[in-house]
Amino acid sequence: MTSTTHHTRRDGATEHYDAIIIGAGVSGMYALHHLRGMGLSVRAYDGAPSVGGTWWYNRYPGARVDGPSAPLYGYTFSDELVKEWDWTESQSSQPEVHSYLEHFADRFDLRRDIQLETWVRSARYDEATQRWQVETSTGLRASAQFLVCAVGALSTPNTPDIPGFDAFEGECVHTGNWPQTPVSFSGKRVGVIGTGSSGVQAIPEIAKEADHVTVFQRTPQYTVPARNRPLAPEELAAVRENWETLRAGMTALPDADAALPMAPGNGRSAFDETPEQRHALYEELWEQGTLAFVFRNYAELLVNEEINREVCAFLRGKIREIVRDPETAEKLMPDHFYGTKRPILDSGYYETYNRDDVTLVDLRRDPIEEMTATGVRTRSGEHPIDVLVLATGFDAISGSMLRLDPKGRDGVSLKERWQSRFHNYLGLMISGFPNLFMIHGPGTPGVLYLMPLGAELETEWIANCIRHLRDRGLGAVEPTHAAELDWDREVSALADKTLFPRTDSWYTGSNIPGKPRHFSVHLGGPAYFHRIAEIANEGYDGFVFTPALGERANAGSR
Ligand code: N01
Repeated sequence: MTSTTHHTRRDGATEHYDAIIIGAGVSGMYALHHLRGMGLSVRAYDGAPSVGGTWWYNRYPGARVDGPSAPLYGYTFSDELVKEWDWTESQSSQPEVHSYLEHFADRFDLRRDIQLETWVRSARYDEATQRWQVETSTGLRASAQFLVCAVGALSTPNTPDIPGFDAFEGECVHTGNWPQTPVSFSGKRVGVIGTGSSGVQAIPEIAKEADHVTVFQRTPQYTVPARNRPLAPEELAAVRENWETLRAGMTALPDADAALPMAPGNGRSAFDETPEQRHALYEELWEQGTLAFVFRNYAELLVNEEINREVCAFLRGKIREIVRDPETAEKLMPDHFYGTKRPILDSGYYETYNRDDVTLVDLRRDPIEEMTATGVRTRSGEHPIDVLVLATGFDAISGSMLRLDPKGRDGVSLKERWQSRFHNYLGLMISGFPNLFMIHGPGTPGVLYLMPLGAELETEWIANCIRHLRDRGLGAVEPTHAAELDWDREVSALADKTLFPRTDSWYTGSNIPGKPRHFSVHLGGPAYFHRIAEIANEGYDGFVFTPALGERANAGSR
């Protein structure tokens, strides 16, 4: 890179950086580390009082990862970090993941460039200076050539619009924005709305403490035993010994003829086996628990209706076996294709409904009519409640970008651009928003890949793009709209090979009233990262680079 690096400058009330990062969670902190390492002046802002992003806010009882913590839920770029951090459970709890992220911030001296309790209120591109202007909740103003939005794919809580909500006099908490002070359920009647991953993790824990729990369920869910357990030191040692092979496996390209690039796959086709053999595999995977139920299942699981229906029937059978009251068991029966809503792992979820102090309300037959001062009134009557837990999820993937609502060239707002479709190119940039990069935005594999590793690889692409621009003395880069349309077709074509788009879920945005239905996750997994690297290596096809200010006359644009 040429020596165009600027250091922090201050003029009047405005601070100037090379890059501003919004968010100090898993992605934002890695972006800070990496971009700073290439000599840029960088500042990260986060509204929370601590680093960690989603892992700071989601501190509800039972919150934990669902993939194996070692090696999957951690950064991979530093062998030292892998070797020095001792995960204690196979699926780490929220406090442990948050401690890990704090350790990462300290280990790489990130805190000096992170400003916490500072919410970015507006971000506007100034074409005359080719810089982003940012204003924060603390009254601070800052500018930077590059804006990196690491705002989180699951960080804008979805709060349902229930009539009479403000009339409720009890305590109300959201799993996605859990209070910093402990919430006591002891001796209380607790209502929980929502039965996605957060509700399924929290409900058994809350039931252990509360006087009574009423679960308000809109869509029943399949869940598979998490089988979380302490991690033996030998297991951790094995991960460290085989680290290079494991890391290579995480980014290896799938078989060219795989049904789906990020496919489940035990290497067997369901159609080569008898129904009895298939049933034996489902039983074995159930016993094993964990996300192995998806990833060691048949390759056809997420693409073939017949096989998926068979798996659904198997899981419904498990619900009937576990839940003693047949009426409650019937209310718990899901009817969507397994895996097309985010697969869930649990620790005693269905068993919780065998308790006398837990009631299940089926909102499809008995919808919520209003909140009252003392509880929730459904069509069948009032349910008295002292504490209401909203486990109602997030305005996911595109939601946090829409909440930020940056203003691009000509003052056009992202909300206007994304009114009907979340147009982007490679999931990393948006036309009309020069020098703005997203991590884990729509169009990336984000939520369906390994979040920390995905953040590393997306950041590396961003860093290379910045280097490319600066080495050539250019000032700005953005994709063409034509490239966005092609990318949209590519993402949709992959999704359409699967059963995913056929189910309403937060992947499609259908959990948010009024949001356009758009399945925006790139299902390429590792293939996605090979693809974006190839586009960069072959000269950034689909991008337009603009000469740097003052050099327009003698520099060409691509
Ligand atoms: O959110 P969700 P989540 N009235 O959207 C219901 C990750 N995560 O926070 O399905 C009544 O899945 C909604 O019903 P429906 C993981 O990727 C990971 O649980 O829309 N109900 C649903 O039941 C996960 O998928 C872990 O019909 C309403 C629930 O609320 C993602 O975060 C742990 C409603 C929301 O479920 C989101 O999970 C936790 C309304 N108005 C989270 N609005 C790990 O294990 C919504 N619902 C790593």
